Amino acid sequence: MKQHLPVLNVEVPDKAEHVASTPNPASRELLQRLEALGVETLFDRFEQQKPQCTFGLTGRCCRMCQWGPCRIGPRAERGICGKDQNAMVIGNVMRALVAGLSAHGRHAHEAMFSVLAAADGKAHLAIKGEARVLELAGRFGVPAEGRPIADVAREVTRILLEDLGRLDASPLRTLEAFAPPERQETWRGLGILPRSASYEVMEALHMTTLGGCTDWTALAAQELRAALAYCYSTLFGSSFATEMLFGLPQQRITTVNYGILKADHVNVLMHGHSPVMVEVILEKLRSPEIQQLASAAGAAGIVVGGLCCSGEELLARHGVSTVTNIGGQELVLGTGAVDAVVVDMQCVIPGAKILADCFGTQIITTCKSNRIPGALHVPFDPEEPEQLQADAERVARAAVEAFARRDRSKIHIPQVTTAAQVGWSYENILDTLGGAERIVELLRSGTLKGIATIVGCNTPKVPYEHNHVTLARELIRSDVLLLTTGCCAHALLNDGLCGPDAAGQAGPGLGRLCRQLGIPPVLAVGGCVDNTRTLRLFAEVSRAAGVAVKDLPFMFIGPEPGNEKTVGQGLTFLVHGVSNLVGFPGPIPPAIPRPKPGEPGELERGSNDVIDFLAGTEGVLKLVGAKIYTEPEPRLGAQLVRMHLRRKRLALGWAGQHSMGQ
Ligand code: NFS
Repeated sequence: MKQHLPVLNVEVPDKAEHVASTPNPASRELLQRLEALGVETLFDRFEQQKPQCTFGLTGRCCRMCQWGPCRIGPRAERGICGKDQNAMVIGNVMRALVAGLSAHGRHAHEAMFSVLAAADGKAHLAIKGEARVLELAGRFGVPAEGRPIADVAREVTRILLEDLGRLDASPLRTLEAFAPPERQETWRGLGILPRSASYEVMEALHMTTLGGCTDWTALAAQELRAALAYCYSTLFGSSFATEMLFGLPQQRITTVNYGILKADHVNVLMHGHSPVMVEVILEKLRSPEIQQLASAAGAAGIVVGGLCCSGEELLARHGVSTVTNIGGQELVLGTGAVDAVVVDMQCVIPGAKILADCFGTQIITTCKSNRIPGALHVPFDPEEPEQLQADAERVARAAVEAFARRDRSKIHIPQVTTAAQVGWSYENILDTLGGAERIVELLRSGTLKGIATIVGCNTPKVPYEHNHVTLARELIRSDVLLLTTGCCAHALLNDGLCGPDAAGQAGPGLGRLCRQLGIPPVLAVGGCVDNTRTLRLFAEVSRAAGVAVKDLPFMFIGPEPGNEKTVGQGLTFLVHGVSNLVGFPGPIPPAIPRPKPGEPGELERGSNDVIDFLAGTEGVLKLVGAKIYTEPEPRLGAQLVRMHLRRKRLALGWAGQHSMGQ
């Protein structure tokens, strides 16, 4: 059943619309196959949850104490404690933000302690990213000359760890080292410089507990402060620690999509976010012993495929084929071809285990925080890493052994594969494009109308992957260079937009540039924490242009927002002055006019302070130079992006005679 939500001015799709509109024929084939088999997925469970509660959808339901739940609406203007709508709505959004911050924070913690383990010579982990270690040493003022790289890496990582957990008022060092000076001044003026990731989570929860802060403007300030901690501790920290450990991505061509699975091979999927144990398992799966084990079991070889951000980490550094995202994780199990899924942390939905049980797939959990009943649990702890090599081998063996055991009668692999050009780091994007000055020139001349980051999750509230792909196709046609990560990247990779032949789909300026340089119009820059790469690119282009980030034709696009982690992604770019386009309304009462109760024909403004703050002209736009646009229809969304970029170009005098392609 489609659900019309007048309160949000949207309609959410039913399953038939998901099937009809999803751009990947492989996903459609599997949705239909699972339906025929009577196997439920998230798209069926979404139907069972309808109609969804409009109080929750608009953020007007408070569950922060046990007096509630309280709802704000026509019957009550305040919760039982007296909390008003503004405090409730912003408090809910902030709690989602800090939950996402905590998820990336745990990811960062694991990556950082893994660098320390490597520096201490433990578990045969090596420090392969010397260049990143030295860059960080330079930025932090850590002496490096003549010292062993392990010592420098240890000292740098200790600073990243302090940023994750500092409790006193000293500055967040990564922010000081990497944020544009103009931004640091702005944030200092607003009083939103953070201490550390952990402190800002504590403060956010403290402020929103029963009888805490009820001044919504103070909560809004804490939200921006927490977004800065999210950015400069958990995102930068995870991405940098991983690069120190495993090195930078290298460009290469590979193949992605569901068709990479092979019926006569052992098929192993890597799913989650933290790449440390995953990298070691990959080594084991490629070792002669495990390959031998696979052939002894009757397999023609081993296929490794990637899901979600762990998949994208392996794609970026090793060219390992990716298959799908959070929304497709059940579908890929429905191929009946997957022998094992190795999962670490986050975005592994419980439905995956249900599907795994239907098709006899072995799930192996490797994060000590996350257990799944019935799964094989082989946890990795970077603070006690001695067993890492043996455990990784155990996982690889278990995956191969699953092949021999499995019922292979239900195998159905959609024969869809897509070429992808991958392995984009901050450094090689800059080099390939000819440096920051050259990028400024491309923007100024109108060859590129803008640069946007298009990222984030899936949500059943918009047709699966339709918004990602439609927005991306529209924008490259208008000469907007795109960088992508996360679940969006999977959709765009599978659609071929990150492939070597995608230049033909781009507009005249971007298309010509892509052909000249041999690059696709959409660059897949890694997992969600690697949005740091895009942010660094924006900052570097801003430096070269001598123009603040907030005044440049940049945009953040989250077409299918789903996870709590995505709130911080948008706000990260927002605080830097990059406006957001969001593809489904957040849990905030929208600013749409509505009939006045008891006065037919009259409209009331239907607005509230929080939406005015985020999306109006007086709030964040004045404070940080950016705002949030919301539009669920992707073609209209693309128009909003074009309009926004054009305004920036006009203000800079860069609009010239070039008009935006439609
Ligand atoms: Ni990002 Fe990666 Fe996907 Fe969303 Fe989840 S996988 S960290 S949170 S759902 S993009």
